[in-house]
Amino acid sequence: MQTLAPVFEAIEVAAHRIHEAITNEDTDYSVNQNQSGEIQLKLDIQSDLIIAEEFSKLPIVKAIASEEKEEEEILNPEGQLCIAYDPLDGSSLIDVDLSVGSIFGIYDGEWSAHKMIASVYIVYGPRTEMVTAYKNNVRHFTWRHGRFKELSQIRIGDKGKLNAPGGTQQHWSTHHKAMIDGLFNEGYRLRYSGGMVPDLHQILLKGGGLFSYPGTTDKPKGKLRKLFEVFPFAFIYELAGGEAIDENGNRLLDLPCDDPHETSPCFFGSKYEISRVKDVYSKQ
Ligand code: FDP
Repeated sequence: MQTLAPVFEAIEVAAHRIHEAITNEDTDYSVNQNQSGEIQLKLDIQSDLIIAEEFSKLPIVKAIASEEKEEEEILNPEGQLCIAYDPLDGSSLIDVDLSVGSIFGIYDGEWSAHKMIASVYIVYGPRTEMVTAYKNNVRHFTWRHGRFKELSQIRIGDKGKLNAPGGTQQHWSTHHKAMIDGLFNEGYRLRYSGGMVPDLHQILLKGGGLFSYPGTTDKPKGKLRKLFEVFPFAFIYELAGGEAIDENGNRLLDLPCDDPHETSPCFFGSKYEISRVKDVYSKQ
């Protein structure tokens, strides 16, 4: 395996360009819908183009798949890596100036969770930050004077204090509601912005907790997409010492993925909170 350094550098360049676009461009909607039926912001499209352009400069990248593209795109048939990305996750929050992110799953040769070798996300908040998971390390960077500067490595605690419950409550199952209420009754505090990247970033950096996006009556398979969102964060949480499972208690990283836009119910957290999820869901 060649080094992934050029890929991380391309992501760094793309992050800088996307940050500039978020700061300087309007938050208008386009006339297009993405694969999940959401109306795309012009910024979604622009961010997608920026990332594709940076990856197309790298011979090591064989194929890309994006939340904003219908099908995978082959960049270099001789290349080795397949990279899935969500260019601007949580973009519906941009007009109210909440944090958003970019997510990257880096796969060795094929679109399978078992082939994931690295994962990266960027948070565009008051500061632009990057977290990379690669070769047993989860590393945290912040943007300083035109480059990412490394801070400390990230380890999640065995038990946290935060609860970030996604999905529309009206459509939750009774057992899911009981599990979420149970954590609040134990003293957990609500921390939920509606952006997957900042919500999961907060739990990682504040010692632990639970982020959930369950299957609901209106979306039985959840909302979050395996290749671009679920697998990359599962990889990061596991490497940081946490766990990431579906509603049957399976590791998310053991799930198959037959379509680039397939979704899965998902739970990310510290060991204690995931054991609470398993306990409640196994009794259904
Ligand atoms: P968004 O639709 O704003 O892009 O998958 C995208 C996502 O945001 C996640 O970032 C977020 O966790 C989730 O959807 C929130 O969705 P709902 O508000 O529809 O529950």
